[in-house]
Amino acid sequence: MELKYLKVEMDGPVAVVTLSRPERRNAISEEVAVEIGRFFSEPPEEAKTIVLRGAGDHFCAGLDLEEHARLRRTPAQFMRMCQKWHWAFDQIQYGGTPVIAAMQGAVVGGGLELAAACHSRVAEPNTFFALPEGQRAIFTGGGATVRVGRIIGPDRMVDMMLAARTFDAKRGYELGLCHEIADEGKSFDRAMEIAQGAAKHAPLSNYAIVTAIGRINDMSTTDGLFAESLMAGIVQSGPEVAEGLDNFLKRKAKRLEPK
Ligand code: 1HE
Repeated sequence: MELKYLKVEMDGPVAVVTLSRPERRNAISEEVAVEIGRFFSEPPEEAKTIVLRGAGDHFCAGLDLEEHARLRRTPAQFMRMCQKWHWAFDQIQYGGTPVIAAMQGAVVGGGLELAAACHSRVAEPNTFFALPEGQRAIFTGGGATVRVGRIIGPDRMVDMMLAARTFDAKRGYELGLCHEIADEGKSFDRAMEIAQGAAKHAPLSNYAIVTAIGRINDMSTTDGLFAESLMAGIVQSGPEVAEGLDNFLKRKAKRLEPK
């Protein structure tokens, strides 16, 4: 696959994907959004998990404001553009392969929408989160109302945007915008550790974890419980199940401990 803005390298079973537009702070133009969607809809077959990071000092500065100002998009054009972002970020969230975000610096606007589509998010002490759309006279269009609203709650998202709040890494952690804060400069190493660990899971378990939980939470309780039982039935028919259970029963697997 020919890629202009994403650099992809394999490290064992992990595909390392670097959003590489540091001179624009990894801002997302229409081409970038489409490239993200194309890549995540067909990741390399050998990739069991994926780490997504941004080149340079920032994860992602969101919508390419220079392109947006230049194109003077009509309402219909902007709506279509937002739908491309929705499609692209859906490929991340529901593509079936776990995606771990390694974040430093700005995770703002569309950058936060991108991060929110990832399944596990590692920050650094210098990471910050914001939705500055109101300050730019626009509105979120890359899925924040759905994904960020679910993570921090719609009420807090409204306040975050109205009060133009910028959350530091610690506050972001408390709110669930990141799941862990690694040491300075170490978010990538930690994301790789998580990705290497998750790559050892049975592929069908990972598929269920990343595709079923989000969807089931869109369902009614009755439908959700039914869908969960179906998914559980399918996953436990996978070839790795006997081995996974045996490893535990024969004490070959590590016991769980808090970390
Ligand atoms: C950009 C962008 C961008 C930087 N589009 N070019 N997003 C924002 O409102 C965030 C806007 N950006 C910033 O607040 C800052 O750039 C950062 C905090 C991310 C980084 O600061 P810094 O000091 O490291 O960099 P800089 O000097 O501000 O920017 C370096 C260059 O990147 C500069 O270009 P240059 O030609 O002057 O070198 C910037 O113009 C360029 N740059 N951010 C285009 N976003 C589907 S709807 C989603 C809606 C949104 O995402 S709204 C939020 C938009």
